[in-house]
Amino acid sequence: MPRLSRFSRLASPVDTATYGEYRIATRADDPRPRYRFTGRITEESPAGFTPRVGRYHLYAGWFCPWSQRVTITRALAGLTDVLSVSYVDNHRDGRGWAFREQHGPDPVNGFALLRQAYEATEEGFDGHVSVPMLWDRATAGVVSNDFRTIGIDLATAFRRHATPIVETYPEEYRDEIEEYDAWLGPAVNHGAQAVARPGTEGAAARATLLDAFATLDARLATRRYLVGPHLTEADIRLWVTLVRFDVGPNSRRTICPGLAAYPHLWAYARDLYTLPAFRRTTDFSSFTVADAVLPDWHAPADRPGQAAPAGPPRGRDRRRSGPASGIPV
Ligand SMILES: N[C@@H](CCC(=O)N[C@@H](CS)C(=O)NCC(=O)O)C(=O)O
Repeated sequence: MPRLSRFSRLASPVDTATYGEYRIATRADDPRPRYRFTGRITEESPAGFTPRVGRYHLYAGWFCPWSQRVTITRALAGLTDVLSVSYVDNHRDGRGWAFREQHGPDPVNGFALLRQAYEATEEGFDGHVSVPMLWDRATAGVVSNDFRTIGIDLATAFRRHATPIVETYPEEYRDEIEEYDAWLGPAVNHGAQAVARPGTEGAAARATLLDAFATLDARLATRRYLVGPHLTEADIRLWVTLVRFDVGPNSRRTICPGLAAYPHLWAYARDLYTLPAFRRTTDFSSFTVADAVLPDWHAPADRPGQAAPAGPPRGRDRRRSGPASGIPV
């Protein structure tokens, strides 16, 4: 078991010789969710997790697509002053994610290891030490490390405290967003990683992934966003995988010649990258493998429905006053 010091501010360097590789023991007879903390933030929360300014903190990782979904949503939901965020180090050993010089100490608890936050919530914690993780200052414990629902709660629960720049989980499109997720989750978000598996499993994942890219490319030829007329959670979930694809899983172009082989999909990805919520939450250095060639994310996108860049957004609810086209979100 790693040695933990309650008063450490920063962890010692990654040391797999001493601590081994990060692993968690999964037990077939353990009925609990794999990502065990599944608290939801709502006004009616039975656990008392009500939406309040300054109450919660997001532990995230720059490298992590699941974290970036949440940091993008935080920006689009207008929550940058409502919910604080900090970033674990990009590398880990058997102790799990940790706080080191590059991204600074844990500003909430002063823990050196993220594991300490989990252990403070559940004695003897032996589950995933994962990001994203939402922490509650009021109860001094983890609310959720369920990447599926943290973003949804940020997008929907804080209306009394912040005005969303774009409503990313609108009621009328929720079913469609989740239908997309049921397809894109395995085919693209997990598929981009599964391609590296040996044998027929990897080959099948590759075929499914490229098929999904082709389907998306055709869909995005005539529409700016995946679902409905505005940017939604469906776009966020897809984009975090796209931005990592050509510099991570496909850095040697072993899966396909690059996203540019799907011109509409690639233009769509660049279009989203023009938005500050996407650009400012992206740190290419945290997920780009050595020797990868960075595609030109700044090439103009020229998308259907894209207006010339407008001035700063005006009015409280821009969805009511028209589409989000050209609005710097
Ligand atoms: N991989 C999870 C989503 C969350 C996740 O994997 N986060 C990573 C960082 S990108 C992590 O912290 N992994 C540690 C762990 O899951 O134990 C899933 O797809 O079910």
